[in-house]
Amino acid sequence: MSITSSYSALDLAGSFRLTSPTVSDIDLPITLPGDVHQSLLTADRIPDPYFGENEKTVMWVNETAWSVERSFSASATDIDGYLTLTLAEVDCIANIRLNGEVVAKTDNSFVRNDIDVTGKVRIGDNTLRIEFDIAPDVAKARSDAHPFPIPFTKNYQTNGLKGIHMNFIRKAACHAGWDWGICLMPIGVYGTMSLRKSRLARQESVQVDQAHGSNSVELQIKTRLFAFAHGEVELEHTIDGQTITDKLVVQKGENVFTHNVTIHNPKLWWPSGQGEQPLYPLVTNLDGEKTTRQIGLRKLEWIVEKDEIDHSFKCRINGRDITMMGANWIPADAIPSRITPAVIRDLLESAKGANMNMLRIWGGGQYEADYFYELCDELGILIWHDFMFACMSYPSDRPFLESVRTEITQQVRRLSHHACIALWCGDNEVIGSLSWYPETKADPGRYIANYDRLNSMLGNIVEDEDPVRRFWPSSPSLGYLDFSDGWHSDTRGDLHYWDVWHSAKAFEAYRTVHPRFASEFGFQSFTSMNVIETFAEEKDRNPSSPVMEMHQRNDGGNARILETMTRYFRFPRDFDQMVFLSQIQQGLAMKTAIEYWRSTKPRCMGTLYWQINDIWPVASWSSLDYGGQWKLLQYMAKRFFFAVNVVAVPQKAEVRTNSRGLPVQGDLPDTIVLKGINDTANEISVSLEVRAVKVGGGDRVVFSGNCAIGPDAAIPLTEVPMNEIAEDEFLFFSWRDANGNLLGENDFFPKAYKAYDIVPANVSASWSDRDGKPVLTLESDKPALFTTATVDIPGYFSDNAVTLLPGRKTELVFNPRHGRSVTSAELATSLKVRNLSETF
Ligand code: BMA
Repeated sequence: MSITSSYSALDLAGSFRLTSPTVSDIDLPITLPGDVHQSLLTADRIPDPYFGENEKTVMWVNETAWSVERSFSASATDIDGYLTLTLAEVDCIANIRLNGEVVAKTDNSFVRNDIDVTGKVRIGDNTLRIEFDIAPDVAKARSDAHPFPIPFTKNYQTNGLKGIHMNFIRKAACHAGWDWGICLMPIGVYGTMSLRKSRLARQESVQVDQAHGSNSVELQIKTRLFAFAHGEVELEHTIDGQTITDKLVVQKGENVFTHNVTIHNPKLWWPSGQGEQPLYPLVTNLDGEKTTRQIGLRKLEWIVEKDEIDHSFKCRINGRDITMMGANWIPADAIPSRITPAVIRDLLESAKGANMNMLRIWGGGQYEADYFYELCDELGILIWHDFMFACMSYPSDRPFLESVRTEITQQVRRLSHHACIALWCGDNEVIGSLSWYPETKADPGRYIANYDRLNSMLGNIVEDEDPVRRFWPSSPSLGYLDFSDGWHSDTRGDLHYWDVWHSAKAFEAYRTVHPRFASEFGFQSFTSMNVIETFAEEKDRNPSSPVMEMHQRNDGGNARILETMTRYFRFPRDFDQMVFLSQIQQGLAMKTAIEYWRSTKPRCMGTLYWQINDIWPVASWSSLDYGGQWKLLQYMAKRFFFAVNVVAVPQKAEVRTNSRGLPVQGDLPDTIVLKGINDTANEISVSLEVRAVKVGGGDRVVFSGNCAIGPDAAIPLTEVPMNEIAEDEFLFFSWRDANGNLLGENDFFPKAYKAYDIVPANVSASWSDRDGKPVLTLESDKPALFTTATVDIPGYFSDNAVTLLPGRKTELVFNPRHGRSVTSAELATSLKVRNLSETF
C-alpha cells in the first residue's frame, strides 16, 4: 500500500439500524451517537420512561441484547493510509464488527476505543456492526464468579427494582438508578465515531503543564503519538503567536515528545467571580491532523498542611486562597442522547449565574464530554473530579485493575490541559461504604486491602500522568491512608455532612460542625409543579401516591420533607403549596449551613452542596429542576454565595439539648452576631443597616454604620442581643458600597416561621423593559416572605424568594435561558407571584 496522503476522518455518526437477536419485530433506525431507549421512544415502541410508573414497563429494554449496524462507503483516498476506527464511548460490553470480522471487544464505557483497522476497510461499501451484551447479566455472572462477595450499593435498590452488580462493569453507576435516579441502564454509543486515516501516526493526547514565574508562564507541552510504523512525522504547536515545528523520528507504538514555550506577560485565568477567564488557543498539527485546546493560565495548588486546628484544606489560585462555592454534579440526563452541548451550557451558565466557582463531578456518574470542560474553562468553573467509583467496593483482580488503569490514564491525559480541573479524587464514599454492608463489616481487613489495591493505583496514575495536580484519595477523606470517619471529623480533609437529611437532625445542627471543606450536604425538595405535571396526572398529585413515590428514590424521602415542614412551618394547605414550601425549606436548610460555614473562614474554605442538577424529573436534593429551571434553592444559592456577604450567626452561651443530644427546638439564641464575609482580594467598606421588622408590618433601625472587612476574611460587624428583639420581630439587613449602591439584603428569623403570625400580604407587580431586559417591580403592603415570581418562559429572575417590606420597591430582572430574547409583554401573561403567607 502506498502511503502518501495526510490525515483525514470519515464521520461514522448518523443513522444506524437497530435490531435485537431476541425481539424479532424490531428493526428501527437509531441515531448514533445516541442510545437505544431514545430510538425506541422515537419509534413509539416504549412509553416515556419518565412518565408515571413507566420505568417498570421499560425494564425489558436493558434485559435485551441489541445490535446496531450501518453501512458506509469509503473511497480509495479515504483508505490509503493507516486506519483507526475511533469509538469514544461504547456503552458498554460489545463486539465491534467491521465487515463481519470482530475487530474489538469493548468492556469499559469510560475508555476511548482506537481500533487499528488498517487494511480492513474496502473501497465501496463497508459494514460497521456493534453487538451489545446484556450488561446486568454480565455483571451478575462476574459477581457470581468472584472469589468473595462484593456487595453493590443500596442507593438504587428502591421501589422494588432489582439491584444490578454495577461494581463489576465499567459504566455510570447511576445508570442502574440512585437515590435520585431512574434505573434505565442505557445501551448506546456516545461521543466521536469516526474512521481516521493517518499517514504514519495519530495524536493520542496533548498535555500542558504550567510553571508560573513572576511575569511569565513556562508551558511544557507533552504530545503523545501512536505511530503505526517507524518513520518521520512533522509536529507543530502554535500558541500566543509562537509556533514550534519539529520533525520527529517515531518508533512503532506510543511516542512521547515534550516542547517548551514561554508566555510572557500572561493574562491569568481566574475562577468565576474573581477575575477574567482569558484562554490561549493551542493548535496542534500532526501531519495534517489538527486539534485545538484552549489553555487558561493559572497556578493552582491545594494547601493541605498542619495548622493550629489540625490540617488546612484549601485551594490556592494564582497565590490567593479562594473559597470554593458550588455544588455536586450528576449526569445531565438518564437518556444519554439528550445530553447535548446546549443542555450542558444552560446548566453550567446557571451554576455561574448563582455565583458558583466550583462543581464536583461525582463518582457515581461519568466523565463528561470535552465540551463540558471547555465550557467550564470559559465560564470559570473549577472542577473537583472524582474518578468513577461510588458507595461500594470494587474488585481488585488484575483484569479489572488493567481496565481501570487504561480508563484513568486516558481520562487524565485527555483532560489535564484544562484550567478548570482542580483536583483528581479517587472516588465517592467508598471508604465509608466499607462499614455499610454486612459482608464488608464482617471482614474489614480484606475489604480495606481490596480497596487500597485500586485506590493506590489511582494515586500512582495521577502522580505519573499529571504530577502537578493533587490526588485526593476519596470524598470524604481525612487524608493519605486515613480510613477514619469523614462524615463527622471536621478538623481536616473534606466532609460529607448528612446528619440533617439522613438522620433528621434540626437545621441548627449545621452550626454544630465546622468543616474545613464541606464537599457534600443536602436537603430535598419536590421538583417544581410544572415539572410534576409532566409525569403525574392530576389524580396522582399527592405525596404518597405511587407515582410520586416512584419519583422519590430515597427511602422515606417524602416523609422527611413533610415531617420537617411541621417543625419549621405551618402545614401547607394543598399539594401545590406543599411543593412550593418544600423548596423554601430546602433553600433554608442550605442557607443555614452555607452562611454559617462561610462565616468561619478561613477555617472553612469550601462548600459544595448536594446537588445542582437532576437526571430526570424527581424529588431530590437538586437546586435545578430536570430541564434546568431554577428551584428556589438556586436563587438562594445566588445570594448565599455572594462574594461580599453579611450573614446572621445566632449564638447561645449554653445550648440546651434534648434526649437525642440535639439543640432544643425553639430555644432562642442569646444574641445574633452579624458577620461580614469578604471573598475578594481587596479590603472593602460596607455601610450596613439592620432593621427589626414586625411580621405584621412596621420596622425600626437597630444598627446603622460603616464597616471595613479586610481581603479574604470573615469578621463580626455588629450584634443584636435577643432581648432587643420583640416576639414578633425578625431582622432584615442590607449593605451598600461606598457609592450607596445596594450590594445585598438578608434576613434572619430567631424562631421557626411557624411561631410567627404571618399575615396575608397583597403583592402588586408591574412590568417595564430596561436596556432590552424585562423588569418586574414588586411592592407589598405587608412583609411578604419568600416572594417568588414565576413565568412559563424558560429563564430566571435576577432574584427570587425575596423578602418584601412595605414602602420599598423590589426589582427583578428577567434573564431568558438558551440565548432567547423576550419582552415583558410576553412574560406578563403567565406571571404568578406567591409568598409564604399563602401556603397555609
Ligand atoms: C451522597 C452522595 C450520593 C447520594 C447522596 C444523597 O452521599 O454521594 O451517593 O445521592 O448522598 O443520599
